[in-house]
Amino acid sequence: MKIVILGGDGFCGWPTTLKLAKEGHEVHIMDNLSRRKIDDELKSNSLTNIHSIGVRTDAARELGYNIRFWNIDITSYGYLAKAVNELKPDVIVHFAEQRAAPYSMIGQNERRYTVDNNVTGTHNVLNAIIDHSPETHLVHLGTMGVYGYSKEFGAIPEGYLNVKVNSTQEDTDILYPTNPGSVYHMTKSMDQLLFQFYNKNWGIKITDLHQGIVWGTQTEETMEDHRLTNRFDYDGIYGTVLNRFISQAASGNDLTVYGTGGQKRAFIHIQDTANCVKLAIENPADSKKVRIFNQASEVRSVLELANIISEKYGSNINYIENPRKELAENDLEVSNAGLKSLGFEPITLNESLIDDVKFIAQEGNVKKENILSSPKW
Ligand code: NAD
Ligand code: USQ
Repeated sequence: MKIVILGGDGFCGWPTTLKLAKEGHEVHIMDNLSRRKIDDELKSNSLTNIHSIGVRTDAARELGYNIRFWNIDITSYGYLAKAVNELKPDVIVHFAEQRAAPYSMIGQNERRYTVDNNVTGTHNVLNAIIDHSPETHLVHLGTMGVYGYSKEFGAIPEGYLNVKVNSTQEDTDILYPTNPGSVYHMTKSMDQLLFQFYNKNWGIKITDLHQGIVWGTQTEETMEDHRLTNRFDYDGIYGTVLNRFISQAASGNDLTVYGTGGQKRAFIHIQDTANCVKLAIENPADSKKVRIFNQASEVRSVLELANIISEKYGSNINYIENPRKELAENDLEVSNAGLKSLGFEPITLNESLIDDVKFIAQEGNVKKENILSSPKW
């Protein structure tokens, strides 16, 4: 298949690109390298030494992978539309959004940038498909955060909630009521509405993958050559909780539990991000309805994760006043039946994988001032 990966230079996009290329697909990365620029802006760094996109793609081609890079900002419609018209891809995988909740809550510049970048980008992709490649299957990375994280309506279903309407006593499926906790998560809720309308009106084939928090860094493919190494964020803005705890343990710092650590979240290993996208591509959605899957392997509380890491590596747990407005404690249950029905066999948290990640984290340079860099909201 001919596949476009929007955001293919990023943490999830790069390993997915390699995985799909290894399967023999022709893969075109489109990325404006904004994530690398934000590292400069925040004076932050990937803990791993990541190579430029040119070195990465040259190394991948030496290994026989069919990969090409296009430096395109998807908020610029003309360039995106021209590229989609030229390629007419079978699939577009859309990772290309500003994805850090804390970044989206720093101030008005970051709030507006996140909305402009994410909503315009997604809207442009839908329009490029209508105008130039209507048969393309769009696979988008959404987030569990569109649902919020509660069991108010029972276990979280896959996108649609079955309800009985009081006035008619009829059963119906509605799009799950969104409950975002940051401007970033709100943009993913807005993406959902764009998908519903564009599918209803133009019959675009869409799969929205509501992914949990990704942990780990390397995959089978990124380990094939040091030039293919994936990024590893550990800072208070882009670093996600489990990778932060592992890098904190590796660098002899305390584990930064926000509040009581009673927040439960869904998690997935980076290898499974690539595996699930592959499954969604191989089993395309039809044009009748937006297909929504929950892309998550297991639910854990923040404190449970801190305890696992602390017991394993002897780290101290530091309870910090929570910089975020969120439930101090929540119960959460998530269905992942859709991807499992396509063959997804989740990798769950295991000690040898945590060791692998710690080994990688040990190699890098943790800047202490970046550990507690989250804004308050
Ligand atoms: P990332 O920031 O590492 O990668 C995003 C990539 O998109 C970057 O390379 C960036 O340069 C590019 N990009 C952003 N805006 C762009 C634009 N306008 N034009 C072209 N390229 C652009 O993020 P990630 O962790 O790889 O996340 C990828 C996707 O998966 C995001 O949409 C995110 O919301 C979703 N997701 C991530 C996680 C996680 O834990 N990392 C969890 C759930 C969902
Ligand atoms: N947390 C801590 N200590 C830390 C960092 C975080 O206790 O040092 C807590 C937070 O308060 C929060 C939880 O850990 O309760 C998760 O925070 P996170 O930063 O790991 O994840 P989040 O901000 O939700 O965002 C990440 C990705 C985002 C993705 C989302 C999936 O950055 O792109 O959409 O995970 S989900 O959380 O399922 O919505």
